[in-house]
Formats: sequence, structure tokens, C-alpha cells
Amino acid sequence: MPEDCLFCRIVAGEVPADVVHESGTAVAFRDANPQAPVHVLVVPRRHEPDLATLTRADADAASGVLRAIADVAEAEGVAGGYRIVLNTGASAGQSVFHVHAHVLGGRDLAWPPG
Ligand code: DGP
Repeated sequence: MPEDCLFCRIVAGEVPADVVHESGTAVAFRDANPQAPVHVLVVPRRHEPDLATLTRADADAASGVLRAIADVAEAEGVAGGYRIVLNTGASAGQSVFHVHAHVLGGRDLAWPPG
């Protein structure tokens, strides 16, 4: 685990977070800067910077993230309409380089996202 990775520290319980879901491969917690009534981050326990590296390194962990997204959407009551965002790379707005899926819902979501 990289010692300077914020999301590794949340997964390890070293940094407090509002955890809403956990599995053997993934952890989900509320975003500290929510952009919608439901805004949950789903991260793999394993540290990888983005979805491509995670999928190539550990397909089970990648599918665990997808499963956790579905479980979170259902538990949060937004399974009928929500958005998944994986900002990948600084130019796309990624600021924490431990892969994470934003699960956004609870309001109408405009498209294109900008
Ligand atoms: P991104 O820009 O796609 O890398 O998203 C990073 C998200 O992480 C951003 O929406 C804010 C959130 N975030 C940053 N620091 C913390 C924290 O300490 N706790 C929680 N729960 N979320 C955080």
C-alpha cells in the first residue's frame, strides 16, 4: 500500500469516511464534496491508479468494483437512474490516483457532462 494514498488509508480505516458498503474486493464511502444527493465513491481494496491497470492486474477486483456499484445504487435507492464516472488522468479531472468510481444520483443529471 502506498503510504501517501488517501484512499488506501480510508480502506485501511486509518482515515475516517462514511462507509456505506464493503465487500472482499471493494469499499464504498460518501464523497466529501458531494455533487448530487447521492454521491458515493467505490474503490477497490487493491491499489491501482486507474481502471485499465486494475483490470489487467486483477480482473476479480475490477468486477468486484462493478458489483459494488450495483449494490450501492440499489441500497441508495437510485438503481432506476444514476451515473458512474471514472475520471481517468489529471486532464480528465482525476485528483486521487487510486481508481474510484463516482456513483451519482438522486437528481436529474445533464448530458453532455462537460
Ligand atoms: P476525482 O477528482 O475523480 O479524483 O475524485 C476524487 C474525489 O474524492 C472528489 O470528488 C472528492 C473526494 N475526496 C477527496 N478527499 C476525500 C476524503 O478525504 N474523504 C472523502 N470521503 N472523499 C474525498
